[in-house]
Amino acid sequence: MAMPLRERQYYFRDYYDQGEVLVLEGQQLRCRLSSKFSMIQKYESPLAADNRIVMIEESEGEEATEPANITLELEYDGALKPDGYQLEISKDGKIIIAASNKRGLKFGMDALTRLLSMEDGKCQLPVATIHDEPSFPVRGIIEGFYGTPWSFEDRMDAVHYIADHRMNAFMYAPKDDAYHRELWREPYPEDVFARIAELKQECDDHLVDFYYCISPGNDLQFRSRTDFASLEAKLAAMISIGVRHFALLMDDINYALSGDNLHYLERSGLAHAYVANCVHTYLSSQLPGFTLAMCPSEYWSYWDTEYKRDIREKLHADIKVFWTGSAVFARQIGSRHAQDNHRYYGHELWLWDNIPVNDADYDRLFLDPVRGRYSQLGRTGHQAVVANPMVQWECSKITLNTLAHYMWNSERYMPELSWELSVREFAGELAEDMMFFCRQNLNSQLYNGGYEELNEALKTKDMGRLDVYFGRLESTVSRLIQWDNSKFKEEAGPWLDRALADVELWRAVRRKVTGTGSGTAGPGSNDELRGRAEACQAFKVRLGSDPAWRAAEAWGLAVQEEKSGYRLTLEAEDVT
Ligand code: LOG
Repeated sequence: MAMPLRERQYYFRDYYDQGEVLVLEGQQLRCRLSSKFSMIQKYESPLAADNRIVMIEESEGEEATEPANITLELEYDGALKPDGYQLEISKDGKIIIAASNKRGLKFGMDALTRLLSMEDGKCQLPVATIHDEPSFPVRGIIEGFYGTPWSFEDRMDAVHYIADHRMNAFMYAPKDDAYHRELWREPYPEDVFARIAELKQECDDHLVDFYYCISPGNDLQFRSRTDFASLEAKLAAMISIGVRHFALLMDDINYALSGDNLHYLERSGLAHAYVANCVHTYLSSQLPGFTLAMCPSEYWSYWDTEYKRDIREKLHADIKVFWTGSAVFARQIGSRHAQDNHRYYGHELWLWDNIPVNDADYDRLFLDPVRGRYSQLGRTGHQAVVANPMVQWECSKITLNTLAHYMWNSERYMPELSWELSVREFAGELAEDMMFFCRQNLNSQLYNGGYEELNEALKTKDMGRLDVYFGRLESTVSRLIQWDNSKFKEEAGPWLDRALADVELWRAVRRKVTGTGSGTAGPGSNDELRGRAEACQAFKVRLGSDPAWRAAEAWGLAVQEEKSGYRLTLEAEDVT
């Protein structure tokens, strides 16, 4: 199906067409390629990943088995921002993609793929001009959460996902990779290192920048030459496989200096600037071009501090500084906090956005869009936005897609619309079910609205509406369980099963309050209710909307004891 006009206008920064359509014979876009982009490189894979588009080199000309049905010209345009592109599809059957780097060409090609549709065995393209460029030069994912790190398969998929969603950076920083943090001095075991090398290669093949991040802050001895040698050896190994982008992470460590560190460097801000500068000097001695970012220990506050001043004054000007916004989980990152902190840190800021990470809420899935980020963050010294996702990679895609929209065009970002598009891309025909499920799993760090229909029904103790709600939950989840995305089912399985347990608990609550059973045995009994409640409690996970327990609470059958724990109050009732 052709991409609807409304989506084209949202997805591309500037999109112009007059409603005309170019119709081409054949089921493929067969492009007669002419590249003026570079004298040495022709258009290469993976740039044409879609098999509906084929390239016919100029030399093959008309002798090719099937002739070309369109001309595709690639051009270099230095006025375009890195990763930006200009795409022109003209009436006379010519397409021009201009960009200032290879990634821009790729994104231009991806745009063409999105616009291409098939009708009656013919290719259709809108006659259109697109001018598209990103709000932030660096856009991506930082695997920076606590808990089981992603598998290498997940990471490979993440690299493809990044490339397909106009992002460009994968940052390797799993807190529980011992060699990244606890054992930072140790080299990687050979087999793990080989996988990292493969991952880096995959990044190269998909035009994604691979960042290696290291966290030596817990026990680094700042005066120790051996410690610096270990750190350099670790970086050297990465350099040997072509890594050029690095980050030094000093988050979540005990950063008060003691012993010799204190004697040597006096304050932790000075110490962290010192080690980052040493790394910068080392990288300069090894590489003609590289990127270095650092995450300070004070990465989330919105006020100025002595520590920030030391970073501001002593950190090498080229080093980028991460922060997470005005809180670890920032509900809002507004212009004021953004501007202030750009001043306080005095360096280019990189937003480490703790969305949709769930390492502080292991029992929850977060499936809603990013909200509350300043639309012009790029104008306040922010050059990067990277998202820290959930332990569950596949499930993270829903929020990440919305973040990718924000990263590309923060000025136009609309959370609800992005959410809708993201869910549709993720679940296809099951989009409606998936959206309902997502709405039960909102990010409690960002948003407490809950599910409105449920809230209303609970407030008015409306059994009919609750029946409808739980009926929908049951049928939705049953369909999602049948879905052939096995990765989603593996990750979200506990939450899907938990939803069914919630439905059963609701039914027990309902039978109890309508008195369709009595005594201690059989339907409607206290035993039934206890059984269903225990079944829910046996799960380590829960839906954010917590529907069944809240229903039990509404009828006085349960009380909430803590954030996620409810207890039945049957004993008291039995007595009366
Ligand atoms: C950690 C991060 C963790 C996140 C959410 C940063 C810079 N560091 O409070 O690894 O995933 O919170 O729990 C963090 O955010 N610190």
